[in-house]
Amino acid sequence: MCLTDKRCDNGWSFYGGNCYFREGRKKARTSWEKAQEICESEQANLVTVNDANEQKFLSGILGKKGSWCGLNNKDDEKVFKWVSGEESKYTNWAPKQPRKSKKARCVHMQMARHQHKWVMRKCAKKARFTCEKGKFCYYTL
Ligand SMILES: [Ca+2]
Repeated sequence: MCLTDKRCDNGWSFYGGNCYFREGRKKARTSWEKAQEICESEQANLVTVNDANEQKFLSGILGKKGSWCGLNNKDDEKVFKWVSGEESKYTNWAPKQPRKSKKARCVHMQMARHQHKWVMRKCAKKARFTCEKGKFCYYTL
């Protein structure tokens, strides 16, 4: 689904031609994989943070809480990929990140008290998450 106007589904927020769903409920915290499955069921992907302005928008909808984003190095520790397939080079790493770890292969945007800066986390860890869909159409890699 490609969006052509500013209409997002109920519960989704519009920004820059895309629609975003932030799963903020504590009970709905889930693994990175499961979060991506939930996004896909909405024809979306875990969010791709393309630039500082989008990060700022996301920080706004996240409020105090953190969230999974679509970045990961699950296939190859040296190669970070966005699950949406986008080739975005923007990053917002916390100090000393991304840390080298065989186990922590998924990227989490931390809570507001850490400026939503990104850290590597075990993909199985449960977290809130944010889905994005829009001008970059959903497709399976
Ligand atoms: Ca994006």
